[in-house]
Amino acid sequence: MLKLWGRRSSANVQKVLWLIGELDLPHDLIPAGGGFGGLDDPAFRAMNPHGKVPVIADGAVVVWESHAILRYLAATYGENRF
Ligand SMILES: N[C@@H](CCC(=O)N[C@@H](CS)C(=O)NCC(=O)O)C(=O)O
Repeated sequence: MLKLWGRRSSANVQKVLWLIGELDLPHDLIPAGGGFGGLDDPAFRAMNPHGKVPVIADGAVVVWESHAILRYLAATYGENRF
């Protein structure tokens, strides 16, 4: 299942959640950033060396930067709708 690290109070996370909703993709939201912390954990830094949310993992594919994530999700699941 698609995993998304982030917090709902982040606009950059909200845009990813919006597209996940449009695409009706099952996902796990893993709280990270803000008061949740975790961005300096070595395992998180291994996914995103900039230590920012959002980050997604789709199987073995890890993507960070919100607009790169949007483009990945649209290209992979959007069926030319986006
Ligand atoms: N250009 C990045 C910006 C990412 C960014 O600045 N994320 C903020 C939240 S909007 C963040 O991780 N802040 C640290 C935190 O939440 O603790 C993107 O579009 O994903």
